[in-house]
Amino acid sequence: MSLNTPLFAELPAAEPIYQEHCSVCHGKNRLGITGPALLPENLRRLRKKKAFATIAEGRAATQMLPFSDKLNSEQIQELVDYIFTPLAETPVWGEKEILASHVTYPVESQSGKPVFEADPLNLFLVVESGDHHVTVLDGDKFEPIHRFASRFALHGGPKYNSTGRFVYFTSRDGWISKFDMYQLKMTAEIRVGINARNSAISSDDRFLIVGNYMPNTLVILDASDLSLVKIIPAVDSKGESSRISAVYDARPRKSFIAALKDSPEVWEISYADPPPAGFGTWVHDYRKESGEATTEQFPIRRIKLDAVLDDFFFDQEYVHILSASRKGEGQVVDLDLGRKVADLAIPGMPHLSSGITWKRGEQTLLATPNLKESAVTIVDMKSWKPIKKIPTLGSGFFMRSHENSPYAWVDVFFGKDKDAMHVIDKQSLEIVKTLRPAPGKTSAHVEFTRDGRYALVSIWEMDGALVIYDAKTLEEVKRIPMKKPVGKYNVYNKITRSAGTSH
Ligand code: DHE
Repeated sequence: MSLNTPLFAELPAAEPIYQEHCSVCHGKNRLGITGPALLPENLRRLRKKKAFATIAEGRAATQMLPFSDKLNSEQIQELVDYIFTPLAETPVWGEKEILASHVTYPVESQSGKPVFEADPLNLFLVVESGDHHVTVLDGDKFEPIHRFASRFALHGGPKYNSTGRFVYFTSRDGWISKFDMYQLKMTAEIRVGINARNSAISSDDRFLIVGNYMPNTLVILDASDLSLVKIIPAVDSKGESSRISAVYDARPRKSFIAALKDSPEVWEISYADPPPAGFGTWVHDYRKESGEATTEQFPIRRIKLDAVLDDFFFDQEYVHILSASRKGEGQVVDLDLGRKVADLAIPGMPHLSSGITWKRGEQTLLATPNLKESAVTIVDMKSWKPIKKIPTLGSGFFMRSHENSPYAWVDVFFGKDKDAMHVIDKQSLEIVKTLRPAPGKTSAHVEFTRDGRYALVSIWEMDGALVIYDAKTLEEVKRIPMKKPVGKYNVYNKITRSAGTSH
């Protein structure tokens, strides 16, 4: 089935309205692009009444705009009915489709030497969603050294392997791309789903795992050439199929942690060889060629909870996950004990995947922005209690710091102060400065250089920029034009898993 072929024999009344207003984000056939797939299977947790309100009023913390100024109530209702109508054909994206999409590109040189002079550990990748490109930036000179086209709508942080030589990108519509940072060349690509969530690389650099919204699967790839290793259907202990909220690598545990979006379950998927005890039944198989016994790869340990996890965050030891759900049910889960150990009382919608931690005397603190409340919440990671709420000029999306910096930065992503960027003192927990790098324009997403001396801020506009600040004096040092630079990722900070950045 071609993704561009209409799937209805007879077009419903809402079809032209959908194509005009919705298809650019949700796909011509509702299979999702930057916006989620709009199919009854994907909308199980959304009531029709809520869907009407979402179309009319937009959705906080997403790119979903309000349409009540463009469409009347009747048209909105037609759209609601349309998106709750199943497609004539269920879209399939299984082994056959994944294998058929796999491409490897010839690599001219395997040389272990970069083709440029810059420090390979102080490079930044800047994802420019304005025109779907990625810039490789020298983090010492702050000069772009390469720019290349990416798949449409990359989302989430690119994942570097342990040396920082290779990086993996995930697009909203399920494409995974592997890029060689030394040769500045794409080496392989594969489409693992119709709507992917995010990906993680194993700490031994052998496997990449991708969590999907559609179909309901986790897909494991060989990290060397992106060939397909295993498809794991996301089916909960009651036999119900679920989307995947997110999947991350828990490096000291040699496992991936995945959360189910439609079921209160977290999975620990081991890539240790052999897997440790407690991972369900080990299935012994025999390799056809050698007759040698093998243990089933990637066994799953299920942790059953009371509430669904939409978003989560690890402590630096990878023993606890701190989670939030869209309904505001926060919880702390102990991965060793395999159960919830505390409630996490953070109101609103904490954006935990961009939370950060730091030391303050004996305390380790977690700070998280909030997508619904105008505040940063600070949590003590021993008692799991919020110790301070720092009021901000609006709700924020991303938070960042660095071990060598006394400050934590948070954006004001929503509202009239979307051009503001707060700088918080990590010891006094007070805002010490509010920067406005480009008045009137959204400023967001900070990342530090490997030594923490400079902080790079994005101006999220088509004619946007990276604004580089001295992280101590908070003075601007340079401005580089970019096309809506949504995120930037420093190689060293990522591969050393700095507590000040996302993992
Ligand atoms: Fe993201 C990371 C979820 C909307 C830009 N976002 C992530 C991650 C998750 C997530 C789970 C961590 C993935 C990883 O790095 O492995 N994002 C969600 C949502 O649930 C939400 C609210 C709704 C949705 O549509 O999925 C959402 N995100 C957005 C946007 O609208 C943003 C602002 C624009 C866009 O490009 O889609 C956006 N998300 C980002 C960025 C990161 C991200 C730039 C990487 C942050 C980082 O520094 O690591």
